[in-house]
Order: sequence, then C-alpha cells, then structure tokens
Amino acid sequence: MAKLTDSQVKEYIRLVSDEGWAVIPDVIEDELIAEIENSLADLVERLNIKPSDNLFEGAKTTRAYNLLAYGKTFEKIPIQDDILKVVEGVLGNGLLVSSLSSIAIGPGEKAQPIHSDDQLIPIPKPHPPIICNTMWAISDFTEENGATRLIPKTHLEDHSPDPFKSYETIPAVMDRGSVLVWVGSLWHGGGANQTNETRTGIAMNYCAGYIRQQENQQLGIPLETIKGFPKKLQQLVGFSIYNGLVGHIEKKNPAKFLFSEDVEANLIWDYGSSAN
Ligand SMILES: O=C(O)CCC(=O)C(=O)O
Repeated sequence: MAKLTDSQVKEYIRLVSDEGWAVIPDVIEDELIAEIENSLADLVERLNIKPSDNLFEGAKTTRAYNLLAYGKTFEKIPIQDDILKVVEGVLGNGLLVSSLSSIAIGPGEKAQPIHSDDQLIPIPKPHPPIICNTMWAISDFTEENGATRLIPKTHLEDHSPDPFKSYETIPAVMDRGSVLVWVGSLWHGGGANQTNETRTGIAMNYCAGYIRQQENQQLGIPLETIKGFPKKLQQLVGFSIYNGLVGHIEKKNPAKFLFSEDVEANLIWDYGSSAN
C-alpha cells in the first residue's frame, strides 16, 4: 500500500537529484520487514552463507545475493510502490532491477572503502543518473552499528573517490522500516560496526533500462520462477524492451519467449510502415 503522497514523491526525487541521497522514514510496513527478516535468516542458514573476506565486502559482513531466485517474499521488494515511484523519477521509465542482495554488517566490522556504485563504468562524470540504489533498513541503522556513510552532493563531482583514502562522511541514520535512496555517482560506503548487534539491510539496486544489470537476472533466476512473477517484476528483471529497441530478440519482445504468446511491444519496427 502506497504511503507517500505525490508531492512527497516529488520532494524525494528532488532531494536525490540535488543532494544525491534521501532517507524515506518509516515507509515499509512492519509485517513486510518482519517477513523479510525471517526469510533472510532461513536463507542464510539453508545456504550456509558466511562472511567473505575482502576489502569491499569486509570480513564480518554476511551478504546473500540474487534474492529473487529465493522465494516469494523477496519478490515484493523491487515493486514496492513508493520506492519504485521515487526511483523511476530519478532513472526514468524502463528502469531495471540491477541486483537484489542483503548486507548484514556484523559486530567488529571495519568501515567499507568509500566508493561510488557507477565507478567502474567508464563514462565522464558528472553524468545523468544511470544507477539508483536503495537500502532497506531491516534493523535500525545507527552511527555506531554501521549505518551507510555518505558525502552529500558528491554525485556532482567530475571524478570518483579513491577507495584507499579516508573522507569526512555523514551516517544515514534511520529506523527499521525506512529506506535510503541514493544516486549511483554518490560517494558512500558501509559504516564500521562498533556494537554487539548486527546491522541488516536489503540492497535493492536499480539501473537505467539501457545499461547492463549488475547481477544477470535472466540467467540467475530460473525461468519457471520468473514466469510466476507479477508482470511488472518480469519487466523489471529484463523481460521488456527499452525505448522500443534495446533488449529485443529477433525484433521481438523477450517476454514473448517467456510466455510464447503475443505481448504488447511498441517496437521501433512497428512505426512508419506503409501498411499502417
Ligand atoms: O552496507 C552499506 O551500508 C553500503 C554497502 C555498499 O555501498 C556496497 O556494498 O556497495
């Protein structure tokens, strides 16, 4: 159920454009947060997921990837109405799910290097938003337990941060059920966890419809699972066409291959034919 008014949605889009980020407080229902928390705990146990040990993911942080392959609860996340409206306002129509994962920062974890999420994409900066990422607070995010750290307005810089340097940052403090939204060029990183509790977030990441998704959604999620998704989610994982052209298969919408039936496509080849 949508909680934000149209003018609130507009204001969050403006904040993300101008400041690079915004926290939307208390936007996800308690029931859904509890459901995600339980599903995640089951998954981490079932797959026996342990922390990695590297500079970017840390040594005490547990991450579960490709969540859309792992059950109905996670399917609710990419299509949450309020968040999707804000992200669509930033990225435009035809956006895609780039990745869906969990990030649980355990006690004693060090701060993650400051980076921007489009740092590896070699186009000059600043540029229009091509990535818009969100962090759902499944636990409270505090300065002490590792709330995401960020540097406002850095999405307007003409370069990316140096991951080996330290920077003055602010913590995106938020309560469980809130969502942090930021544009892919914003300089940020997970915080250090100096408490005895785990800071748990869901990293729900989106990209513009014309760039490559970070996690390969069409191969990573079984087709049978995708067939059971709501239509909007099928489009968001890539069974759709951007601007009538990008993503086609032999001039057909990929959704046609999923359902072997006609789907509305509005492909560029449909325009200007003398038969019309
Ligand atoms: O966990 C966080 O707060 C941020 C993580 C992050 O920025 C990343 O892994 O790219």
